[in-house]
Amino acid sequence: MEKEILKIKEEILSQAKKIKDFKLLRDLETKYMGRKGEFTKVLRSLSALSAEDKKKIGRLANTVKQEIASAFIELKNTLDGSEKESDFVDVTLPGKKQERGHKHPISILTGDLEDIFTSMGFMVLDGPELESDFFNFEALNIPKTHPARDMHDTFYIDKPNKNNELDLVMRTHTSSVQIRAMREYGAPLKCVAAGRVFRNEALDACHEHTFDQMEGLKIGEDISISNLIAVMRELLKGIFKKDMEVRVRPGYFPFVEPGIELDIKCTICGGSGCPSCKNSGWLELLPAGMIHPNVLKYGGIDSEKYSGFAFGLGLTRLAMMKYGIDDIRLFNGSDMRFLSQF
Ligand code: FA5
Repeated sequence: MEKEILKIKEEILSQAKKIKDFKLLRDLETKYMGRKGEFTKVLRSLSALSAEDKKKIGRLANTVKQEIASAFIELKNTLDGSEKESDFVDVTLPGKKQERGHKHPISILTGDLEDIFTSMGFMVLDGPELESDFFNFEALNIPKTHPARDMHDTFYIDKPNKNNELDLVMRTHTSSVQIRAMREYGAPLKCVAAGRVFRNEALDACHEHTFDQMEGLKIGEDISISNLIAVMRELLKGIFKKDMEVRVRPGYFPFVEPGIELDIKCTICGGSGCPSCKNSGWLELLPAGMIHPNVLKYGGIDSEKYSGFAFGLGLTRLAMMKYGIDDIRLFNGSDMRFLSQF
C-alpha cells in the first residue's frame, strides 16, 4: 500500500507540472482527491488495515496528502493566463436570493396624489431642485431685502451659474415651479408639481432638512377661494378615505393674498399633543391662498383677466399622518426595517 500511495503521488505531481490552466487543475484534483478520487479510495481502504499498519501507513498517507495539497496551492498561485479562479462558476451551488426593491412611502404617496389630481384635470409637472434665486424668491414677490426670506433657512450655493452670477439656491419650496409653469403654459392652467425641497433646519420629530412638498396651481377666470377649499377637501378625502378634522387659519406668504394655513388634527396622538405635532395637537400641512397679482405678472399672465389659487402641501408630513409615523427622520433614514413595511 505504501508503494501505491507513493505511485499516486508521483503521478499527480508529474501531471501537475504539465498543467497550464485552472480547468485541467480542477480535473486533476477531482480525479485523485475528489470524493470518488483514486487517492481518496486509498485513504478509505486504510480502515481495513491492522492497528499497527494503520498508524504507519496513515502517517505516510497524511504527509503525502499535505504535499499534494501544497503542490496544488502553489500551482494555483503561479497559474496565470486568461482564466482566473474567480471566473469559475460552480453551477451546482444554490443561487443567491435577490432582494426585490419597492417604492419608498413618499413615492407611493406622490403617485396617489398625482392620480387624484389628474382625475380632476390637473397636469403633473416637475421642476429643478437646484434653482435660481429668481424663481425661488424674486418672482414670488420676495425681493432680496424682503424679511420673508428669513422664513426659509436657505442653502445658498457658492458656485456661479452659467452667466457667472452667484444666484443659485437649493429650492426651499416647490413654489419655485409656479412661475416656470405659468411661463410655459400660460392661462388657464391646472397643475401639480411634487418633489424634494431643502432647508437648513434644526431637526426634530416633525422637521427635516430635506423633505417633500407638492405644489398645486389653478388659474382661470373667476377662480375663488371656494374652489381652493373644494380641491383641498377632495385631496384629503382621496388620501385618508374619510373626512379628516382640519382647521383653517390666516397665513402670510408674500406670493398669495389672502393666504391661509390648513392644519390637520394629529393622527399620532389624536389631538392631545405629542412630539410629532410639537405638542399642539395639530400639524401644519397645507398652506395656500389666492395668487398675488405680482406673481401672475411675473408669470406673464394678465392679472386683470385671470385669478388663481396655489397651495404648497407638506407631503412628508402628510405621509406621517397617513401611515401613523411619529418621527419624520425615519423617511430619510435608510433603515430597511422601516422601509420594507411599505
Ligand atoms: C411654503 O413652503 C409655501 N411655499 C407654501 C405655499 C404655496 C403657500 C403656495 C401658499 C401658496 P411652508 O414653509 O409653510 O410654506 O411649508 C409648507 C409645508 O411644508 C408646511 O405646512 C409643512 O407641512 C411642510 N414643512 C415645512 N417645513 C418643513 C420641515 N422642515 N420638515 C418637514 N416639513 C416641512
